[in-house]
Amino acid sequence: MFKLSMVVSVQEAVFESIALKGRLEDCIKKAHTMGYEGVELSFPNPWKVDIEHLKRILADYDLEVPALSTGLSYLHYKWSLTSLDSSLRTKAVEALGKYIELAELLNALVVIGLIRGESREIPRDKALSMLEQGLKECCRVAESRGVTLVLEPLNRYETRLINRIEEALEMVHRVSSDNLKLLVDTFHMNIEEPIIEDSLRSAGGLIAHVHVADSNRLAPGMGHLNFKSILSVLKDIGYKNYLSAEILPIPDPDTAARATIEYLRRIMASL
Ligand code: LER
Ligand code: MN
Repeated sequence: MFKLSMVVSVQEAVFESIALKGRLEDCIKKAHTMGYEGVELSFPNPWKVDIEHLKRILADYDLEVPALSTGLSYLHYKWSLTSLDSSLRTKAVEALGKYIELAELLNALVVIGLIRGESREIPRDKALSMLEQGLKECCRVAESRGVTLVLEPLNRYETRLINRIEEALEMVHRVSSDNLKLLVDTFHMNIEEPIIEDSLRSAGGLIAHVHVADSNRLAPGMGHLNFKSILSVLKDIGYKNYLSAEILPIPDPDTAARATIEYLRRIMASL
C-alpha cells in the first residue's frame, strides 16, 4: 500500500529529528535489516556526495531513495531562497541545482523545507514573492532533469513562511509547474492543521511524499496521533508512495526505528 523509509543523515548534522545517523553504510545496512524499502538522505552539502559509492551501497542492500532532504543546507550554511543576503540566495539556488542533479541519478524527490528560509526579518509578502521567484528558477532545472520538488509546510516555530497545507497549495499554484508538489509531515500537521484529514483531502493528488512522526515527534504509536485515520485518508486519495519516518531517536535510535516499522505495518494491515 505504502512503502516505508527512514530519514538518515549521512554527513555532519545538527538536526535532531533523524533517528539514524553515522556512517552511510551502517545506516543503510541497518535500515535494510529492519525491513525498510528506502532511505531518505539528509545532508548539508550536495557537492560532497560520492554518488557512485552511494549507488553501489544502495544496490547492495536493495534500497531506494525516495527523497533528498535539503534543510541541513540552511541549518549549516544559512543558504536560503528568501535570504536578504543575495549571495546566500544564489548559493541556495545553486545547491538545489546540485541536489536536483543527484536526485535525477537516484530517482528521488527534492525536499523544499527549511531551505526556503524563515522570513523573520522581512515582510511575509515580500518573502513569498522571493520564494516564488526562487522556486520558479529551481523548477526550470527540475523540469529539464525530470525531477519533482516537494514543498513541505513546517510549523510556526520553525518558519513564518508556509505553515499550512492551504498556504503550500497557494504557492504551488503561483509557481505553476508540474514539477512542484507537496510533502506533508504528520508532526507539523498536528500543530498547524485544523483537521488533518480534511487538509489531506484538499491536497489530494498533489501529495508526492509523506513524513511520519507522532504528535511529539517520537516514533508513530508513541504519541496521540490517529494514524489509522490519517493513513486511511491517504489510501482513499490514492497516495501510493513512501511514508518516511522523520523521528527523534528516543528511547534510542534502533528502538525508535524498529517501533516505527512494526507499528506502521500493523496499521496498514488493518486498512
Ligand atoms: C524537515 O522535513 C522538517 O520536518 C523540519 O522539521 C526540519 O526543520
Ligand atoms: Mn519533515
